[in-house]
Amino acid sequence: MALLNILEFPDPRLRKVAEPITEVDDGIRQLCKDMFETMYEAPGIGLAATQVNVHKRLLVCDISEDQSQPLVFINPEIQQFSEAVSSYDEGCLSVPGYFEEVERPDSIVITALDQNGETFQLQIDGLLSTCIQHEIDHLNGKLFVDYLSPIKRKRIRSKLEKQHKKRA
Ligand code: GNR
Ligand code: NI
Repeated sequence: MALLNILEFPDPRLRKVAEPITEVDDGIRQLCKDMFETMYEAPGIGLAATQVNVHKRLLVCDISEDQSQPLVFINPEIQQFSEAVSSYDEGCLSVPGYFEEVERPDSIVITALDQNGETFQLQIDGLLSTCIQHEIDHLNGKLFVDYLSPIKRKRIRSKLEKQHKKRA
């Protein structure tokens, strides 16, 4: 097991578009384990491979309080979005310390591969739907701050850049 380093905004590597996974092998299963360990330790409710500098279409999440509902989505595709939207106070491990309301479709139908390479389909809503949409955005190089006003985004960017300089 290993804890992975999480990239932080405005790192340009967070803007890469992840590539589909062609074979679900032991390397991918090990990556899932390391991503769960990293996500639980953070702690967070979701993690996209992009955030740990692996540009493959893979995300993990667990919205339970007791680490009892780990879910893996490989090559996820959203098949349907509801017209109804809901708004959540979103945060991101790649934008530490900032939370802002983001509006997204409330419910989605998603297909993906599991850790055995089997296809599955789920209809989800609420926090899990928000989380998965947030993670798929990461796989497409998009961050929740992109939904905010340019002024808010710039303020967050410069504050994080200052923190990064202090750390370096
Ligand atoms: O831990 C996380 N919490 C969260 C809260 C509201 C909406 C989305 C999220 S995802 C985030 C972890 C993360 O950054 N995943 O990419
Ligand atoms: Ni995130």
